[in-house]
Amino acid sequence: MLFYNAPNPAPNPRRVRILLAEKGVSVPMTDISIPTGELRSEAFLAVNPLGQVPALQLDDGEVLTETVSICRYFDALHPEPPMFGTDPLDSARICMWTRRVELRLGTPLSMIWQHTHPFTARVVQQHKEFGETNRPKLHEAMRFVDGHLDGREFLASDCFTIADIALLTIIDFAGFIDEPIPGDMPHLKAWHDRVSARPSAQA
Ligand SMILES: N[C@@H](CCC(=O)N[C@@H](CS)C(=O)NCC(=O)O)C(=O)O
Repeated sequence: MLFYNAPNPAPNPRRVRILLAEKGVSVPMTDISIPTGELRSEAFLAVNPLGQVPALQLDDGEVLTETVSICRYFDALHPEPPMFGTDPLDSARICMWTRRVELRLGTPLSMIWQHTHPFTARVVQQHKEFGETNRPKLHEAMRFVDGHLDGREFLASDCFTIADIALLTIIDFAGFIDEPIPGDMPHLKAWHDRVSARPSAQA
């Protein structure tokens, strides 16, 4: 197999790398450069016509995309430690929090990135006023998560899971685009310090 990766700060491929690091698994990887437009190259579009990373090409040529699907595949191949839950309710909670993180934090963050940031101004038509309307949505979602983390070590379960991985990569990408954790969110900040201290966070 071959994992099509992009280096930091790209948050989606990093999620897969963190999951693999937690499991102590390494797979062949190749880096695709986002800034140089390699995602739109003929060679890469032949791998993923959607022009996004991550992508995982299997030995028979089939290509998996969508970060959580790739993570789920690796979790099934290498079940320890489990990242998607250990019983029906645990799995459902992890799925719920992963979706909440992606939709409530990831979506406004992506809109801020696409519509306000100078890096993306070169490649997309920006609607700055729309982009700015997403900042309060991001902060509201961060506050929701902050409240939930009061008294909890991890976001969705009693151990580190894909929900924590999703949140970590989104919070770090938010920091990269000048949207750090606001100072009045101590539980989110403490959780971030804890999970950032895990060796896998270096991935
Ligand atoms: N839904 C996809 C999103 C992947 C994604 O947005 N990847 C970013 C890099 S972190 C990308 O390829 N961006 C370039 C683009 O969308 O044109 C997934 O979950 O894997």
